[in-house]
Amino acid sequence: MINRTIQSRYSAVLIMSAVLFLLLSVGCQQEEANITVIKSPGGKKQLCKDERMEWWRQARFGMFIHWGLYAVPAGEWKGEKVPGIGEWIMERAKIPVSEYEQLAGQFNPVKFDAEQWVQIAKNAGMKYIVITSKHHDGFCLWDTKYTDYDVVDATPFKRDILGELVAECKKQGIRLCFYHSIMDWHHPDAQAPFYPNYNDTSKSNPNFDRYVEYYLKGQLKELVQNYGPLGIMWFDGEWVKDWTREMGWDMYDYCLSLQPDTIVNNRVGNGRQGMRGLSKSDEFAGDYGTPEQEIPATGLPGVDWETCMTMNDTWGYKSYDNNWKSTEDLLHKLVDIASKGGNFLLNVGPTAEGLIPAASVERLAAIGEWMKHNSESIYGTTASPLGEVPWGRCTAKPGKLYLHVFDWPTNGKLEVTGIKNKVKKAYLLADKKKAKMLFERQSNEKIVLTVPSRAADPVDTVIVLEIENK
Ligand code: FHN
Repeated sequence: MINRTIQSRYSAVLIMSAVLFLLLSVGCQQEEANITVIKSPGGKKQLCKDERMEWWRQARFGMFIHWGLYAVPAGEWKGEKVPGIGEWIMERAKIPVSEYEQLAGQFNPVKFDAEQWVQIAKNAGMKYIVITSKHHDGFCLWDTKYTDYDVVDATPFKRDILGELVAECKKQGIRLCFYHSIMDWHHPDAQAPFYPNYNDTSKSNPNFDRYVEYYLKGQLKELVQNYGPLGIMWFDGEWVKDWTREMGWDMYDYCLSLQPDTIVNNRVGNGRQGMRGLSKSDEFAGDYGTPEQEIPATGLPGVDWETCMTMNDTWGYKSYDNNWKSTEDLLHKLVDIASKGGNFLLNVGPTAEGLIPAASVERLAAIGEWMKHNSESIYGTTASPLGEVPWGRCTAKPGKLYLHVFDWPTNGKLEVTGIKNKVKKAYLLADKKKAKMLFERQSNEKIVLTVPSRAADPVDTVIVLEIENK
């Protein structure tokens, strides 16, 4: 019954979309027909996708937070270290729901401080935070009326974590976004009955449609109404057998009907890993691609995309995972992603006490120090027009190229090829007075800059080229 409803609603959306597209195409200056038509009751403002994505394309850098009951075992179960990512311990250690639920009684993050968390993100130069409202284990970080398996009803902490983060993000001007898992190892109408293999993609639950239409959609509506507006609805766990392409499209429209200016990632679709790094925007439901733990070699031309990545090897906290990426590596990844036209969603996994690990805090502070002087070369930039350059990366804005020099030349000369436009000026971004011009000569498509003997920043010194035309 549900599927036929979705099919008929889906065709209604298609017809209405076609009609509205004709009306809207005048309103939105679109180079491509990527207008998102919103099937919203009450005639809420129809927004073009570009209008919704504008803040996101400016932001370029966000914080991912994986936090929940899994921080309590922190990678160990009954005295044994459990391999794999920390938030999957319920599945990896084959923990029965009744046992895993007991962790709620131990979840008391008394050191949680929303102001501190948001300050750490903001000081790092991050513009948005995506936090797990509910991960695959089904535990809810807000006071939901759909279950008592939440931080207010089931833990000694009893505080509304999402509510405190919403207030702090508003205060500090950071967009709050929610990661929400379609897969649910706790709900009897979802994957709980698949125990001990909660992630068994060969299994189906006859009540999954009820889970989607009542519980999943009900909680999403609750999140938007009580904690919105949400910057992004960041879906995950889309690979379960019962989640169909039609459900994905219906959920996409449902989210936009709840909040017409929100953004929905592509994992609302029913694709699997391949879908996440999609190269064509008409293949998936959702507004942008989500390559995970990888940076597409040439970006994803033609679509918006965001690489999500851990700082060590786990999303959720593991007490013994100290395989931290260096600050230099993380900063180079941020620049590399921006140079290919993408966003970087960098993860932290807070402890059961409510603290972001010190190693993460240190790295974010160091990135923030660099961003303090160089964020102009990241925010609102687009992919490099130069292709690969031997000395680093390049990001662009109309009339400007930002040369990110990782390997500073020892001979005092920096050569840049592939520039057709006339270069008007060249100077160090950190040299706000543009006191020292670096420009020497330009012939054909090559320019040669005379640069100081030492790099201003050992990790990435940015040179600005002001060029004629776009
Ligand atoms: O299974 C999840 C995983 O726990 C984590 O949340 C990542 C982050 O994008 N997403 C899924 C794996 O692709």
